[in-house]
Amino acid sequence: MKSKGIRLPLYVLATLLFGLKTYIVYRFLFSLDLENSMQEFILLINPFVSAFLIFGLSVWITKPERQMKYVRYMILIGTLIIFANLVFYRSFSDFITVPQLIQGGTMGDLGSSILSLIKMYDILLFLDVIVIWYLSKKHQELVVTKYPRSGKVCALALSLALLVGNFFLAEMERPQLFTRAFDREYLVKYIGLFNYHVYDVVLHSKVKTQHVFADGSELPTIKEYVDNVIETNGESELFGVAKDKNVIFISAESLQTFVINNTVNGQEVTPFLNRLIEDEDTYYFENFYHQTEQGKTSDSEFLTENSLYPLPRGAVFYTHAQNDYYALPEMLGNEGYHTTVFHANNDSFYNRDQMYPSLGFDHFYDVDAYEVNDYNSVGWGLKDKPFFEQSMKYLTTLTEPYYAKFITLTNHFPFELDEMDKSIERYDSNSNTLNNYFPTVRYMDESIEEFFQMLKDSGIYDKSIIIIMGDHYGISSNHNKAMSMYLEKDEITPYDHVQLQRVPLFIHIPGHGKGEARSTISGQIDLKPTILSLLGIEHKDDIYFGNDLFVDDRKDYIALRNGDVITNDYIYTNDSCYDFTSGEVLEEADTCFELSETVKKELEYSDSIIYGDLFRFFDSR
Ligand code: GP9
Ligand code: MN
Repeated sequence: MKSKGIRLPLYVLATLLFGLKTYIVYRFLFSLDLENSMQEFILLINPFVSAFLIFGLSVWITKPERQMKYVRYMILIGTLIIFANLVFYRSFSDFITVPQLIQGGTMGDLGSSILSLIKMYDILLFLDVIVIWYLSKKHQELVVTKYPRSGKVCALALSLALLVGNFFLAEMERPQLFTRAFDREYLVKYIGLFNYHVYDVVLHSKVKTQHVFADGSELPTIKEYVDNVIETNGESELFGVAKDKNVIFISAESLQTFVINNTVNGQEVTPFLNRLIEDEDTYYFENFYHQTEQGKTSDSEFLTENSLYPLPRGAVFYTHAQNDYYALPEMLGNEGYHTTVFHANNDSFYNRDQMYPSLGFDHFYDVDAYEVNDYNSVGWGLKDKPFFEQSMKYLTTLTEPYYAKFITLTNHFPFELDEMDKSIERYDSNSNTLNNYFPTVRYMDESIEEFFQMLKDSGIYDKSIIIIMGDHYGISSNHNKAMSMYLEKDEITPYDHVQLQRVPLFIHIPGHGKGEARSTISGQIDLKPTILSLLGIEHKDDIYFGNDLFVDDRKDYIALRNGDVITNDYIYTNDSCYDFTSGEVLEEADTCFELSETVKKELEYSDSIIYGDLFRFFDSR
């Protein structure tokens, strides 16, 4: 007998039910930050897009029983994946990654607490599974799909088109979402949990393959290169000057050198930092370059802690957090230092929750350590002034000596600031980004000044050295027109562009009295050897690509991550060589071109250490 009732293909029903459920989980059970209606929209469509792709494939299975089975098991597996992530999320505020699944690590930590992470109402997650199982078993005739070939192709084409549309919107809303690989929450928010897992598996397999095929045979060549080209002879006169002192490191968000000792609308942009340069306890480096790529802040951290280059694509914090490193925090830890990071953002951002332990940090005071509310936050979160203020209660209780890194946040693109926090007026040009940059830089300058005062008041100041470093550029080349107007230049040439990659570096040693401004060509790669030397720690058996800033026989060039090179005499960029001082193009520049080849090799050596996880074979320490 022919069955009566409405026929609804099982894959369509599964798509609707499963898509809706996934959306509800995203919206109400994970706390994903939604900043605008476009993000709301992407979050709404992506569960249905993924579900349609998964269940839509069932139309290619001709045998009814098998088709039903496919949908049944897919909805069950999909639900179990959501459920596992949900339980994991309740504990870690993060999504599961392949390394975690394989190594057990953090998953294992869940242990007995797993039961307390499961809620009664989680059972509702399986409602759609039950409906689908019931219909597919009892009313197969109502839900089975029999399409001609053209219908099947249509379903597939539609599902792929929707997926591409979803990715397109995601990339529009968050450029370089895939290549920068910076945050799992973003990926889940924009492309959904399932596509995130696929992405994570692909990324992981790529990393694993390179890992497996490396055998450490490249190490002697690299070590020889470091010994010949990088390593310096002898110690600097500042070796050990800060022995056993605390190191307070401030990573100043998006702070570029062009604002230092400069004005906007007749007002000083960074009055405190300008005075700090004049202070006899400060060494200031005016030709210090950031060397970051897509991983921005995290790349600058990577450079600072390892004296290795970050990767040309993606954030190494994300892609290679499981590697063996021999980073500054670990080395300082071996010398009895307590090492910690203060940063009011989610610990999963840039995968810091996994990378920091690999670098040897003891503790990370992330957003959960701070009281954040509407009043004390703007843009990316907690404002810098309350950030430093609230950090003091933790800092004052740390066991000394310590290495404490503070990462500021307010001076972050798009440079939002509440009126009440503005001490200087915006600039006036066609770029709102550049216009808004100055008041937020000033706010950060004031917050650092207040922090210095708090350090003095608490007695920490005299027992510490304080390093302040800009993490990377804040104003990209998209704003060149406005920038040329501000700098009173006709245009921003490739030479100017390189010079705009300078970020300030201050090394402040209370009581030292011999500080001065220096023009040494230097970069973030130099910090690890410099800090170790100031603290009087040797690291002969290390592989690194920077130098102590205070030794005379430093390698005399700095490489940017894109292969640009800077020396005292010239700048190599865009296949041309420019005079360092005048910015004129140099016609006769053999040494400049030769050096660019050396630099290519140096970057490749650093990359091969990371891709092959070569430090696991380097057992001399
Ligand atoms: C995020 C903060 C900013 O935690 O460090 O990162 P950025 O966008 O500057 O790389
Ligand atoms: Mn940054």
